[in-house]
Order: sequence, then C-alpha cells, then structure tokens
Amino acid sequence: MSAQQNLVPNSSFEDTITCPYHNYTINYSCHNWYTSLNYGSADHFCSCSNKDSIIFGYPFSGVPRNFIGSQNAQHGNCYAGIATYVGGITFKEYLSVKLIEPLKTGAKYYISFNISLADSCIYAVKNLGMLFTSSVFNQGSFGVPSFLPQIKFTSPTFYVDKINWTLISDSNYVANGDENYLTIGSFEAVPDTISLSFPHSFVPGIGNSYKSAYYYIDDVKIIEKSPSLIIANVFTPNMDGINDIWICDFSGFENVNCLIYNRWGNVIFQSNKQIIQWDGRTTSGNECNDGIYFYCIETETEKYKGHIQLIR
Ligand SMILES: [Ca+2]
Repeated sequence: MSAQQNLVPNSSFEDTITCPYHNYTINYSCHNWYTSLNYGSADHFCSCSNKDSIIFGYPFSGVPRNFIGSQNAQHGNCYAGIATYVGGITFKEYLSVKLIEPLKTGAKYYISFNISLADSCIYAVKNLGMLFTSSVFNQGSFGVPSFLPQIKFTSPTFYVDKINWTLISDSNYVANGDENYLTIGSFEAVPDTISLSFPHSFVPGIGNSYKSAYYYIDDVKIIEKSPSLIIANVFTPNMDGINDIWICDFSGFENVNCLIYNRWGNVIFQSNKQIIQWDGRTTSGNECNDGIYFYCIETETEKYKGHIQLIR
C-alpha cells in the first residue's frame, strides 16, 4: 500500500513565518495558507503570539485566548479562523491552500477538518463547503462569491459546539483531476443560521465580531483512499515456514485498530500496529482451532471487514 500522505501542507497551521499579529492576516504569519486580501481575511492564532496587542487582558491572536474566544488547539499550538456569517452585513472569509499535489482523476479521497465555534459568537451555521479550484482562489471584491463548492458539509443541528472540536469529514469524494487549490468557507449567499444565547463561557468579542458565526479551524486532511488493499483470507499457522502468519500492511495510516473475532463473536485477538501480524493464537497465547474467523480493521479513514480461514 502506498503511504497515506496528507495532501494538505502545514495542515495544522503550526509552521509559522512569524507569530500572528492582530493587524496581519494568515498570509503573513502562516506558511502555505492564504486568504483573499481584498475582502474579509482568514486569521491565524498561535500560543507564541504574546507581542500582540492585548484585548481583554489576552493577546489578540493568542492560543487559547484571543479576540473572539478561548480554545486550545486541536493539534499543536496554532489554528486558523474564519467568519462564515456576520449578522446584518454581507461578509465572509475564506481559508485557502495549494495542495502538495493535484488530486488524481477518478481517485477517491478522505477529506476532513475540525471546527469549533468561537465563544463570543451569537450565531452558528449548519452548512460549510470545500471548493477546489485549478488556479489560485480569489474571492474578488464581493462578499458572497458565486462559487459552488464541490463538497457540502451539512449538520442537522447546526455547528454550535464552542467547547470541543467537531470533526467534519467526507470519505467519498471522487476527484476530477483539476483540484490544485482548496478553499474552506460558507458558500451560501444567505446561510441558514441559528441565534444563540450567550453561554457560560462567554467572552466578549471586539466590535461586531460577536454578531458572527466565526469558526476556528484545525487539522485539515485530504488523503487518497486505497482502492486496492488486499487482505489475505487464508493462512496456515502450522510452523512449517509457509504462510504461518496472517499479515496486513497498514503502514502509512496513523491509527489502526484490528479486531479478530471467532464465530461466536468474541474478540480473540487485537492489534494497533500498522503492520498487523496474527500467528493464529489468542491474545493470551492459546492456539486457535481450524475454522473461520472474522476481522474488522478500522483506520482514521476506512473500515475493512471480512473473514479469514485458519488451517493447521
Ligand atoms: Ca494546530
């Protein structure tokens, strides 16, 4: 299997040009990422941002505390943020990046990012989108662009969580092959919104920022799904040196959980290794009998289920 490379560079916003500063946009402080400068601009937040102007006693662009709320990074010390809606005016911000390589025509991709609604916001949206473009995305001078995102993420209950990070994902995107740049944001002219009462964690936002649906964003992933993973369905653990071990190579995946069940549905073996090796014994070391066993292997992007015939 080829390595499951994330095609999003600097995917957790940790690689900084300089610490984010309140007068700057993400373009000035974060490698790879950019935002259209002639309208709203995506922001960058990092825990290193201590030279910043102080708002309510905290750095404007800091982590966890910043001008619009308080949030620890989902990963590392930095994240990004965009306004998807601001009440009463036409205003949107977009977060863009050039992919490490273009997506492949016909290939299937797992796509995900994490969001958290900023604490001071009194609105939340339920639709977010991801737009792929062949050339640099430019919002132009319009608040609401006429771009149709290839992927729409819709929450049945609005994205209201201000405490935790919410994982947003799509595991079935089939590429056209002209996807060089990705842009995250709200692509509806007038998004569906819900009004929120201030929660206990309320922190004041500056200016009109609290009248917005402003989301922190962290850990953006685009990973090609493996179409041709072959998992053996028979092995012969009789110590004759031939096919004695059932091996599955999941190297490249970050998280692997393999469970093997007997025909009564009991887990008899478990592995979190990227190269799974089962020698036909239970986790406690007892030899398993001839017969059919069942595997379930879950990774961060995929789930495989099937059966294995054990022959001694
Ligand atoms: Ca991060």
